[in-house]
Amino acid sequence: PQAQYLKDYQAPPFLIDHIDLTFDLLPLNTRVTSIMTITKKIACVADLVLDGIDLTLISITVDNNAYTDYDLLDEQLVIHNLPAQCQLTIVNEIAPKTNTSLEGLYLSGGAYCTQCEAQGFRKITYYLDRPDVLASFDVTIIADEQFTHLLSNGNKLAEGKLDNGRHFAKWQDPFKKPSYLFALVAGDFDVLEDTFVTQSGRTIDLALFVDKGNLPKTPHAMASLKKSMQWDEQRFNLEYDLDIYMIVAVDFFNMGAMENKGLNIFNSKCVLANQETATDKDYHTIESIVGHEYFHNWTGNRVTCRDWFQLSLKEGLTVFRDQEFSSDLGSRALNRIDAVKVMRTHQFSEDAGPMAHPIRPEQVIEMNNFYTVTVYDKGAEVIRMMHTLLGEEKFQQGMALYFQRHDGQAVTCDDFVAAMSDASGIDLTQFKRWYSQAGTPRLIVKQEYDKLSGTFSLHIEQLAPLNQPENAPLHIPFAIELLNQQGESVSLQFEGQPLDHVLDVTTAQQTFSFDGLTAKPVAVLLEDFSAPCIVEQQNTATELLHIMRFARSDFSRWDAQQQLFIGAVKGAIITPENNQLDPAIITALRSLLVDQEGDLALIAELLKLPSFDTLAAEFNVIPVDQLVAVTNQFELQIAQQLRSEFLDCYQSLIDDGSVSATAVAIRALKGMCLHYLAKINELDINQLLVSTANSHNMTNVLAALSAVVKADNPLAKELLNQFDSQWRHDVLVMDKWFALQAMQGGDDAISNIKKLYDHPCFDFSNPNRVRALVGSFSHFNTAQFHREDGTGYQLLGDLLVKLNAINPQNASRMLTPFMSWRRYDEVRSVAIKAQLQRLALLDNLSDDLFEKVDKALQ
Ligand code: BAL
Ligand code: ZN
Repeated sequence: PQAQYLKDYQAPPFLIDHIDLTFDLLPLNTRVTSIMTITKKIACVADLVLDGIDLTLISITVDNNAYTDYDLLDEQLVIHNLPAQCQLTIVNEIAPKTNTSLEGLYLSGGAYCTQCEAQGFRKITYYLDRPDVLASFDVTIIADEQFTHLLSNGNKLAEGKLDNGRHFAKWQDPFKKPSYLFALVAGDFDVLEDTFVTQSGRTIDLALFVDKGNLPKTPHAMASLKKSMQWDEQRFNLEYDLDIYMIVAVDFFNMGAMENKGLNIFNSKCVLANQETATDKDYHTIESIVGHEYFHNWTGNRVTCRDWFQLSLKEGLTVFRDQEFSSDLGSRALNRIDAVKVMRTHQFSEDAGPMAHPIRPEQVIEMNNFYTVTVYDKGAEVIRMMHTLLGEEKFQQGMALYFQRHDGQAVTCDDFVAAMSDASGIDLTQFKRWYSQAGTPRLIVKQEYDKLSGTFSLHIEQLAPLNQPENAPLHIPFAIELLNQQGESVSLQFEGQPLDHVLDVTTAQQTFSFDGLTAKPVAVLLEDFSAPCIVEQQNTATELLHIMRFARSDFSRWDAQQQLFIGAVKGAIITPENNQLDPAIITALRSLLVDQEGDLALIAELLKLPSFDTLAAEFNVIPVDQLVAVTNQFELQIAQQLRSEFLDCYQSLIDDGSVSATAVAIRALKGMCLHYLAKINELDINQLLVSTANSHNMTNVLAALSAVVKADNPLAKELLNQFDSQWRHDVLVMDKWFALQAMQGGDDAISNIKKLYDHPCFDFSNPNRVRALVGSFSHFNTAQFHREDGTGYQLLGDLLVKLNAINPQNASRMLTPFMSWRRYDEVRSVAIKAQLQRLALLDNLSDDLFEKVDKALQ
């Protein structure tokens, strides 16, 4: 496989201004007729090189004459000597039924659907399949009448009956777009219809298409769409442009959803919800993904990417926008905590591993491998830092200028930063290094207090990431708060001048001083995670407890709690006899539970130990067994010492079963109580667990089941069996069950998973099922996945061999836990490496797996 390089970008020598597509849909031989208006832009270029994969070419016509001056290569059609302008007609056939890659046109359940981003359109027809070729699309779909809904982008122009039980629909998209935003759906659906009136008074038709019988699970997604449309008008002054907005939910989908112009296609798990089948977390995810795809209409569709190296232009920005949407509508602190967890558990390890890449990668073999937490989530952090540096008002001026300059264009990340800088007058030259440097910067912060002068200083040293030693210093907005001994926020000043709480860290070593202090303050560092950095700091446990109590930022209170636990876990690993949690921590947790001050959902977070990945990041060689043992011990200590407080808290909180923020928070805290209580195997507690597992709210049911499974409580088997018989008819609910099964311990854990491959609901070709069972196992069942005998790794290796042939994109995502193999001890790293080597030897190794396996083994 060949790598592509950002530095080699060249504008396309030909343009396609318009494409008229006709699809005659049949499972094994769909005929695609494509009539393109072609213009040569660079006169000396003789060949039009079109992309095409797995297509059967039927005919080529130029200006209505049969054309034979071409070469058909493996993945390209090279047409020689075309005139400067012409109409090129290509007819080809494809087989949606045998397309298990879920890219291009395929069958999901009984419905035809497409996925074209990044390079799936070339599996539909021959085309300049690159985002900087913008064309207007006319689409005709012909199918059997059983496919009652024939959908594509834009507005429906006509529909009607044909002979032989077939019918057709014609669509026209008035907005020019790249091929990756093309979509087609043909199926028989239930439809939820609604309308939205825009700020300028236009009425938009909204339609949500789902499998028959699923209508009762659609109101939340529709409400989320309407909230998104309203929020984008209010916060970004952006109004929807077409007259119709459609969302289709399908069961077989590689991603969460796709922002095709006017016709979003969603993984059904990101649409369908009611209280009996979906958790509060599912509700939140659906709202944020519906928002994300809607927000792409401006950030991605109206202004798109010049090339795929610029993916973060649309994804980083749109994740930032969806995070702001969730934060404006719900709890800003909890949303920030969620975002930072993603950064610390997934993105930091990607940035430290063999697939480390800047948010704008410079070298790519398989583009699908770059839909990463770095491009998306670190990309959003980079946008957030610009927002912090500019402030909301100037940031919005930058957005307005970006649209004024680039609406209807395919542009670069540089264009975005230029608009931000030009609109605000703020120099972002150094800041732009965030786009080209991989790795997580480390900040070593030393605190100094001079009693005599009342001056407090922060000495900040900025170190390049260990795996990127050449990196130049970045411009880091470093937010702080100083607390006095009473827990009050101190105003920042030096020599009579007030100082901003966001420090501009720009060089390798800097000192920031603050005076007028009568005692050493407690410093809250990197408030709200103002930059995606690792901070090494000196705060003591007492200071962290002070921050946990008093910081103005709820995020920073949680952050201090995480630091406290990380310190405790590290301490217990270094000196195993120190395996008792500091009584001061227990006291702090007790106060949280008893006082119940503030947001109960935040209290639930403050009671939770850091994830395995967060803890693992603290070690050069991950001490798997010790981490599992110490976190288990700490959880048991918390459960035993706070048993009555957990029980009282659980019993005193009344869940009204609604989806209000209050009810959601109550369920979150009650769920956390159950998590700890399940570790105490007592009759009355077990009765509580059983009754909760039998309730009619999926959040509560799952809280009980997950608690018993994680605690290895003897109730687990019986409750899981009961869930299976109750929910077999609903595969999305069964995904929750597969995920719970994957968390079980014991020597039969691996064989149990293998047995589940034969469960009637399991299907290797469905990414949701595979991720629910094996993804949950490899990511969250640390003790079993990392078994020293290597059988956990063998299980994932076997699966990857199989998936490589079925769905390379999904295989590549599932490979991720193997990427950090060098960070484990000798026995484990050798065992993981053997699995990687086994994959490397596969005859049919996909580009997707090749790129990651090759990098991992280098
Ligand atoms: N563009 C792929 C799916 C998403 O990020 O919205
Ligand atoms: Zn996106």
